[in-house]
Amino acid sequence: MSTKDKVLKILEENKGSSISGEDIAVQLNVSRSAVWKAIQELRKEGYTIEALTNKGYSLSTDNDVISVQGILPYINNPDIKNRIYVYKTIESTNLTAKKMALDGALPGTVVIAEEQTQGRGRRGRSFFSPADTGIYMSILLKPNFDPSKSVLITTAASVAVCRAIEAVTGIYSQIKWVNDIYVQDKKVCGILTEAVTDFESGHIEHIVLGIGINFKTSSNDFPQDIRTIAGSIYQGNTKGMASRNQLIAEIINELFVINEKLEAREFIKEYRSRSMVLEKEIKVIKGGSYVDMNSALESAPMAIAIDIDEDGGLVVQYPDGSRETLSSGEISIRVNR
Ligand code: BT5
Repeated sequence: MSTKDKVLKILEENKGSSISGEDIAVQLNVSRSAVWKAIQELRKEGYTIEALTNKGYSLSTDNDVISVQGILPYINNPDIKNRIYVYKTIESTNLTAKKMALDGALPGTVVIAEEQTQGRGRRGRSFFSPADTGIYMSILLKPNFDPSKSVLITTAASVAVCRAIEAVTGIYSQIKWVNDIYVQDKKVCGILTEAVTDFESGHIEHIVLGIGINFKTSSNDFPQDIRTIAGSIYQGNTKGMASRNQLIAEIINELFVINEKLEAREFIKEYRSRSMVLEKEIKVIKGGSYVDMNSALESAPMAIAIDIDEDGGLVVQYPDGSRETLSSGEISIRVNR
């Protein structure tokens, strides 16, 4: 770890209070000027660090730069403490996590970025991932369950993210089957689960769970084509805001708890209660590779969403009374309002 990273770690541990340059220098066994230099570098990276006469340095509590040192104090599971990687700008955290998996990265590895240049959604769609206002993270998981039930992991992750948002910000969120999280009727998070398969055996070696969250993006900052659907947790109102580091850590904590008991499916109950489609009239758009959403919607059959089964499948009933259980990857749905 560089001196700069070590200084940041100490500042994060003392966030909101002061620590003298001398104390930091003694703890790290470096000179005071080395500490001063590290502070200058951190300020250049966007950290607000106050220097108070006779008190020392203090990292402001409203600081919101994503860093490993900022995440670690909130992480419960010590095993993954040295498996967290933070990048400023990358193409896609899912892509990087997949590459790391192929290079031997361990389950529990987490890749996070402040910005993605090619954030990915499902079926070739893109996920808008601007700098500094969102969270883009991917977690490598060991597929210790029947791969045909892989939708379960997306379902479980949705519940984990909702719990984390509520624990850290106090804001209630809902789930639109299967992978979208909404706050006040706006999509604030999308989840993309991908498998890394061994080419020869066809065996699923890793699951890459990608989570994209609009944290404090202002509505005007979304591109025109998604402005009516996209929103953010804080909607640009940053007063009294929790930090992104806290939310990232809580998502990791919740995920590992839920993943341990995935097969017990205890989270399905909460998934149902947070569902924004149950008992609603929906349009079932099969295939998902439509060119024109409006014409796809016109020809799509109507149905009532009546349940979410134990495997995360959506049970729908058509007007003629027939029922079908839909699994993810097959359809897109539109809630009729
Ligand atoms: C998703 O796909 O919503 C899954 C998004 C997963 C993103 C994460 S970020 C970390 C990791 N690395 C990646 O490269 N990806 C994952 P889907 O259900 O297909 O929704 C995509 C659609 O949502 C787009 O076609 C837009 O209509 C809309 N959309 C795009 N960007 C959005 C945003 N930032 N917020 C809300 N909606 C968005």
